[in-house]
Amino acid sequence: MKTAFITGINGQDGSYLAEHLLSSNYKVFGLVRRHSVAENQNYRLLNKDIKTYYGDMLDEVSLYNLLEKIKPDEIYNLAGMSHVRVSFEIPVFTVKTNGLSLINLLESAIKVCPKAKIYQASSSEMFGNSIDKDNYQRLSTPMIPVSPYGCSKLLAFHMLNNYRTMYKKFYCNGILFNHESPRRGSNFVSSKIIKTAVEIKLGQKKKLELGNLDSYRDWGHSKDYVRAMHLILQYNYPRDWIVATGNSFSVRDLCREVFHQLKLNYKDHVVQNKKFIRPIELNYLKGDASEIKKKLKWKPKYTLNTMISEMINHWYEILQK
Ligand code: F7E
Repeated sequence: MKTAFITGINGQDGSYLAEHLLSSNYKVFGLVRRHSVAENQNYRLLNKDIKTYYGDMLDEVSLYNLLEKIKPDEIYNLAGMSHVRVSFEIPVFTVKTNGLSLINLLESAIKVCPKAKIYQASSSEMFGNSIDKDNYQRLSTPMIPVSPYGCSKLLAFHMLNNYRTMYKKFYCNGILFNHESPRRGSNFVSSKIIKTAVEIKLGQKKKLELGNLDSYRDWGHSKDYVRAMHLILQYNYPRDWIVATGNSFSVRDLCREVFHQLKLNYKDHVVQNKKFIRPIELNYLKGDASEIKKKLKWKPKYTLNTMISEMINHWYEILQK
């Protein structure tokens, strides 16, 4: 039985990954930060076999002690400050939490569980506005981030690669494009649009306030992407991978589809509010995931439309109550 340690286990990806690993016969342990509202601590962790411990990515003592106790075979580093717009307001915290803290994890892992494989949650935000001539981003596309969040992720990306080479370790970056689900926080655009559209349908709200409607994203489903994380650590050598759907839609397209599924017209309800516009925008994302599809036989099960329907049903259930 393999043992996995997941940082950020109570997030969207951490919770799905924990369930996926349990179903693959792993023992699953996770790191959670203390939350002042106890009910919010572990609300995404539905399976009782998941064992969590308090800790913090910035507290190297807590990381060291936990790794020494658990001695995991695989570590998935999913913890972090994941909101791009917020990162402009708290840049130092973002770089410390997403970037520097990885060094704490790597240093501890090398000392107390030197054989552990490590997966690092890298992000398409690292590309910034770089794009290849065929409109895709891939591993060879220059990484020139346009947000403190993107910079923090790029620091971690390079640190992990450095440690992989220096110490000859099985450490891998998964460069994941946007991925959503019913467990996505409602301050990210997919959940915000879907939750508010359902509120409008139920007569609970009239308007949906958004920022930039003309940026494009490659949106997949978190459940599909956590399967990719696991596969990445099972490959025959350590390397970095792109995980994406290869389709790109604008925020406006997303609004159109969500409101259409609810038999509404987004133009009657969506208004722009400057408050949600970022100081710099990443305009276009479309990932070339052909390698992971070919070499790891990874294939997404969801389409954008099936994901939207699932998220609509989720919010209906909650909001009708
Ligand atoms: O924004 C636009 C916004 O916050 C998507 C994170 O998981 O994916 C995510 O980062 C787009 C942007 O995701 C609103 O300007 C318009 O163009 O859902 P988002 P993100 O910034 O792409 C990457 C891969 C990560 O790694 C991140 O951790 O939607 N947008 N109006 C809005 N976005 C938000 N949040 N709220 C709005 O009202």
